[in-house]
Amino acid sequence: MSETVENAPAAATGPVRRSRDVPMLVERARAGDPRAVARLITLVESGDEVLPQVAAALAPYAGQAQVVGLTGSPGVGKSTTTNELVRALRARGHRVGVLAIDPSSPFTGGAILGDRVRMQDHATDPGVYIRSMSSRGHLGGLSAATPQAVRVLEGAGCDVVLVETVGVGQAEVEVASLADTTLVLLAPGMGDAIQAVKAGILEIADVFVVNKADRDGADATVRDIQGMIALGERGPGEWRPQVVRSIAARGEGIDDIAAAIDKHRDWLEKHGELRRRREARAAAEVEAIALGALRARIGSLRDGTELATLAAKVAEGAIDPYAAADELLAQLGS
Ligand SMILES: Nc1nc2c(ncn2[C@@H]2O[C@H](COP(=O)(O)OP(=O)(O)OP(=O)(O)O)[C@@H](O)[C@H]2O)c(=O)[nH]1
Ligand SMILES: [Mg+2]
Repeated sequence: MSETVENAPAAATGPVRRSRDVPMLVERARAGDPRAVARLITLVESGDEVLPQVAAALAPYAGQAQVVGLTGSPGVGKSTTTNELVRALRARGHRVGVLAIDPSSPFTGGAILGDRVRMQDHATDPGVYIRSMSSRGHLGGLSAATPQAVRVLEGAGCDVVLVETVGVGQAEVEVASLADTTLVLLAPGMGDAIQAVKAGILEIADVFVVNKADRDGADATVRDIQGMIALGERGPGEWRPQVVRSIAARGEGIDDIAAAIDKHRDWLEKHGELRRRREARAAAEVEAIALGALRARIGSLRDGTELATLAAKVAEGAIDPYAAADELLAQLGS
């Protein structure tokens, strides 16, 4: 279970805290009760058995928030930037949700503690929900839990949801690609530009943010990234990733980041890409849930005798493993 930094009052006991009363929780979340929002995200995160009910209750509010992903290497400044973006979005009057995804990596403890410090500016603002989230134990993993948590925040009336993920593995890249707009943060002198290509991050970046521009080498990093973008093949009307600089620790360059996000958003809408991305996101979500369910059922077969019987036949050469797998799948269907 991850720690949470949701801005619920410390004395959040009472009926909401342990409730599984989904209609009540959704009603309260709609009314802006942060404890109900926190509880719903906990249910999502832990893959609770009421999850399908939660999803059904929230379905009507799908697609109401703009989802912005922030990814990048550990320590590059994601939380600091997120904190500053929240400030900028609040100044525009938006309600904002923040999900800091904990990929259960070795960085976990530090990341969450850091998030807590760096995002505490907004801890008492009722227009902001901040939540760290872990996907451990969730049926469909991170890629299934995150969109559900986004739905909770949409249901709670957030206009914008910022999703911070550490860009260290494929799962995080997947999560970032679930956003409408993905920001990839880099810092000078981290060899990040090369890393970015290796990790396949170039493909998912809509906006590159060269943060820590107060450090030496920022110009070179901007040049490297622009060089890589220039190499990419792009048809007419296709989005060309933007490159902006920031010094998040001083709140500098945040307006430029916000402007790049707006520009991308306009492009998404103009080209029908918003809908396409959201449908792709929904497809990934359904697939992850279905695969999770399938895996769970295969797991239960593994415990039983069906798989053991088939395995014995394969081992003695009575049938081949493909035929056995077909038989296994046929049993799942029945
Ligand atoms: N010099 C400098 N330091 C910065 C800047 N932005 C953030 N930092 C510092 O970099 C450190 C890491 O910042 P975070 O915002 O926690 O980075 P993060 O990417 O969220 O880190 P993880 O969540 O642990 O991956 C902190 O000490 C920040 O104060 C910047 O623009 N310039
Ligand atoms: Mg962070």
